[in-house]
Amino acid sequence: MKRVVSDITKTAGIFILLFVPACLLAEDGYDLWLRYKIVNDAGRLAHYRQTVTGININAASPTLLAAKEELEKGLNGLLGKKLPEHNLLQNGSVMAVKAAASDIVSRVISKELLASSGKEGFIIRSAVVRNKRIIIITGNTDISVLYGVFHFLRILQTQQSLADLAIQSSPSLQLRLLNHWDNLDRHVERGYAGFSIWNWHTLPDYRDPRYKDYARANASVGINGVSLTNVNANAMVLTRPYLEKVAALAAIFRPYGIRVYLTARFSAPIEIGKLSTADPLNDSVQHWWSNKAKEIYSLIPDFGGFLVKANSEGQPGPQNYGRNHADGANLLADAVAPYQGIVMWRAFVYSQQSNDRFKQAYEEFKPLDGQFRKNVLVQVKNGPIDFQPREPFSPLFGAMEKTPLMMEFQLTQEYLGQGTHLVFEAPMFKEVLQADTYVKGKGATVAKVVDGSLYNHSLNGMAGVANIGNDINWTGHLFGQANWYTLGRLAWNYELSSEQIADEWIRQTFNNKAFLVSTVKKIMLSSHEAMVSYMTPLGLHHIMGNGHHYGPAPWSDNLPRPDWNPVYYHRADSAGIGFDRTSTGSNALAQYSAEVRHRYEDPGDCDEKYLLWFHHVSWKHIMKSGRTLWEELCYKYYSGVEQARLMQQQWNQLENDVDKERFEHLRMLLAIQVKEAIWWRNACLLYFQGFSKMPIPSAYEQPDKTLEYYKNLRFPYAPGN
Ligand code: GCW
Repeated sequence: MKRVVSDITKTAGIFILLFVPACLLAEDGYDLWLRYKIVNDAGRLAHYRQTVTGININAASPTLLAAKEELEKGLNGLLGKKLPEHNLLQNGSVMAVKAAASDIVSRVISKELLASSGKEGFIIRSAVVRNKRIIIITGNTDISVLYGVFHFLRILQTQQSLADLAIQSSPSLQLRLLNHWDNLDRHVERGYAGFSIWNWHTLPDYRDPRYKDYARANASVGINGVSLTNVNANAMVLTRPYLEKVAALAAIFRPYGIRVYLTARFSAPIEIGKLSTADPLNDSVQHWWSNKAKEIYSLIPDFGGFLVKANSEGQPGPQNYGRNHADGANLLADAVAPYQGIVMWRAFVYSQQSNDRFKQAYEEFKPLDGQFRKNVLVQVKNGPIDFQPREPFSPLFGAMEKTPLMMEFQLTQEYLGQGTHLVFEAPMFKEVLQADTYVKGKGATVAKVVDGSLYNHSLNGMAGVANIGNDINWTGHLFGQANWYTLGRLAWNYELSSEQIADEWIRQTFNNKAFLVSTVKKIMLSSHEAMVSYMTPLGLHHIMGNGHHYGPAPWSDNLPRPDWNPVYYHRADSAGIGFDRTSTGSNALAQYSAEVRHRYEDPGDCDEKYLLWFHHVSWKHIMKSGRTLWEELCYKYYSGVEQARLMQQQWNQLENDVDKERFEHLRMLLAIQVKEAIWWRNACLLYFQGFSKMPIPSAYEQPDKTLEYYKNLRFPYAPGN
């Protein structure tokens, strides 16, 4: 009997394997966008099999070996058969080679094109060589070849034609970094995907295969650096045993073109160096850092440098010794300069007392322009406050002519629904990058500040605070993967549209079916605006729960610092709502160029997306829609919830187009998102209604809970805190 049952199970298993379409086999998300499933369109598959018949790579370096492994893995999977190695070129050979190592490349590709490709750019070209039709993937360095290989696989995964390939692509930005906020005990600050993937306890001897997969994923989108540790730093990572662990990670990442960076705790000379001071102008402190740099580089010759949070939220820094940020940054910059290291000094500060937290980074940093060493970048969050669902661009962008400013985005969704909301961040990032600072007339976009072209800086970069943990699918919420993907793609080419990035990601992550692609794209492209509407419409900001930042708490007013409290930001009273940042208020607007200021300073004229960022507006103010401000606020909150419901309905149409595991994952998460969108809407409107004294229009479904109910919710174990 047992035997019979097992035979039946076996037959059923074979049946399932043969007859269930590949797109419906359960997937846990571990493979990210590098799934390499067999091409499911017969015509395309035939075209690929005909065009690609073998691989020609001389794995002469670890990076080229990685390229070879990836090309084999990818092509074998996508074409559904094992491709041979072509030691001699044949029809259909895919040849991947560093330009200088092949005279074929110099015959087919011009010197100019190669020169313009720089150190990391790649070229993919269809060519006929010795009567053989081949595809060449090349560039000036091994890493450029690896990038080209990943791009080539992307072409197949997104089912584009391989006919007449003539592609050249180089990165817009030099430093394309992930910033992990991972503690040494594996707790991830603002992490919603489990614990840190760095297992410090078992490193350096145990090298989890996941580290390599992490490197592959990053390299596939051009990310070339990772800062491993939390900016709220622990000096211990700079001690010898930890540096050896860091060196082990660096060795795994190196073939993939990824450098490691560490966060430097400013007081490390005291804590681990036994000095009595960390004063940046003190000789022994300077010595200590330069010896520390020497030690680090002896273990990790290509160590990238330091990322520093100083004199912010209680972190130590140069101001503890009466020095300024430039003194602090230069101390570390001098220590790593002999090894071509850099320092990324964060501008997220608010230790100084100002009448508006909005203004503090600018007030502290702008006067220091010109005082930083050449190897220092000041790393600026996209907006002036703190990664809110929508912020105007930080006024520092454009304000520091002599200092390279690095962009800091937050991938992890601290303020964007944390681990349970689907929010595709590309539209939000693009909004900031495309914003015009007008500091040198029209067209001085934030992107041009960041890429260095506005003020001729050769050092430039973009960082994303990582959303990665040890959850099986890396990011907890499957669509968090899209944000990781976005950081890499935008740092490589910030001209890519959100739509393009979504399209690529969907095709690689799910499949190429037209209905699925268009439906998921609709969901993704509407998700950010939906979230802004149900959380913080019309320029509201910083009205989330204290500490854990989960859920709404616009009523919160009991934290020791006024600028930690939501009431500080929305300023609702019987007259109206919003923060007056014009000349009649904090005058933060004065930090922008005249054009930007003019655009925002009149409440009748101001883009309503930012209205309450800059104005305290009467509840009866007439909006562009003809509704009063109060009615508009209601309208926005309700339409945000409707949008979330629509996303849920759209997803639910995909049951037959996605495997069950990922379908259910999203189905449940979207249900939470709708529930929490309603929570945000009800809690915020009930609270603000206490000031407006106006009804929620009766056409809308009315809140089914009281304000007291929402105020009494507690989440002592919310993650990431
Ligand atoms: O957004 C805030 C976070 C802190 C974080 C800080 C920062 C690492 O709530 O958790 O600290 O920003 O960016 O330094």
